[in-house]
Amino acid sequence: MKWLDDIAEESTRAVARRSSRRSLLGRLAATLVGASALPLLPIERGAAAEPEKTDPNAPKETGDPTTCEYWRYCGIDGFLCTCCGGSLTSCPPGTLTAAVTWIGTCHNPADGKDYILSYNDCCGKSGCGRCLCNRNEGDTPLYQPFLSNDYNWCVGSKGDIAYHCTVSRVVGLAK
Ligand code: ABN
Repeated sequence: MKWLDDIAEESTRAVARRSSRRSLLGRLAATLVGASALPLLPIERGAAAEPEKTDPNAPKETGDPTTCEYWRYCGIDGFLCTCCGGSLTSCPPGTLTAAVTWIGTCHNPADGKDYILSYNDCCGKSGCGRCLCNRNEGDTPLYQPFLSNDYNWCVGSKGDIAYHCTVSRVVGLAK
């Protein structure tokens, strides 16, 4: 195996002759920083905090978001996070938003338009137990899991998969 050692030694020396230690360290550091940032980009978009707060096109709304009759909940099956220390769009402290969500379409009586809603489960604590809401518009049986809301979407998330409550985020207008 001496020939392998010779090849490795010669190529290492060739690299050393062509580059200074400082530039090599600089490139190594840039590669490490880049590699650690890349996997964060496309993953867990469901966990983005309060995406609607800064949206100038957020819909006008009326009603009480702590009651099951609120317009956004037409397709929900779960505990309302508005009764559990969270809000319409953000999970309660100590819980994480599931990366996988269930999507529904609800009619907003305040502006007469239909919107696409994302129902994100909040995970990491046991069931909240308050404001159970089970309206199920557009729900399908469990054997079609991606169209069923009767499913713990926390199973697709990292960490503790315990289901706590569900938030209802407007994704956009339904055309
Ligand atoms: N998606 C809400 C939910 C969680 C656990 C069990 C049923 C439904």
